[in-house]
Amino acid sequence: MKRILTVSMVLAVVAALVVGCASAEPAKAAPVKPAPAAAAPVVAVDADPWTMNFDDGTAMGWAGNNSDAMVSKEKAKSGEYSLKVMSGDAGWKTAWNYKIGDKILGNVPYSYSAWIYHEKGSDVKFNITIKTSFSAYKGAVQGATVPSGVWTEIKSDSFTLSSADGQPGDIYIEPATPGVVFYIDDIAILPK
Ligand SMILES: [Ca+2]
Repeated sequence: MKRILTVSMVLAVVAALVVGCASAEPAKAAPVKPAPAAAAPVVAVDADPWTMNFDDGTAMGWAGNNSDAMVSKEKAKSGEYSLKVMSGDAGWKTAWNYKIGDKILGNVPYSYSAWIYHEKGSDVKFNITIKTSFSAYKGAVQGATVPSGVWTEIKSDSFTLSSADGQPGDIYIEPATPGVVFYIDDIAILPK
């Protein structure tokens, strides 16, 4: 009886080994590849494109600052509408959009582009300027020349506002000379 039991146990162990080897086969055949080391690329989190073409017939948050600004059908680079700005003679003579803290983030590079049209009869230089929460004025586009009577793109391929200068607050599009009537269309501020 004891011998029979021993044989049975040996058979059982052999059977277990065979089953164990069989079940271990797939794991050997398809070893799990270790996950690559954390190589997350450095990307701007929550930085979204911000584009405005005024073709919904609204000023899309822009307003005059010592100037009058309104959506207009008189000229358009795209669609039917642009933003018309009649700048005054005061020191400030801009179109502006305020509370841009959720549109433009500090420490993130963006490209800036806007199309401008005027009929001043001579070149006019334009700036795109950002005012920060520390009241610092930073030029995203500085002194871009716009000839008379031609839709012209003013742009910067990359501009980064350092958070050391404060958080983005307002954005201005401003001619360097006063008393200009101009149109803005197709503003594109895109994270790089
Ligand atoms: Ca348009």
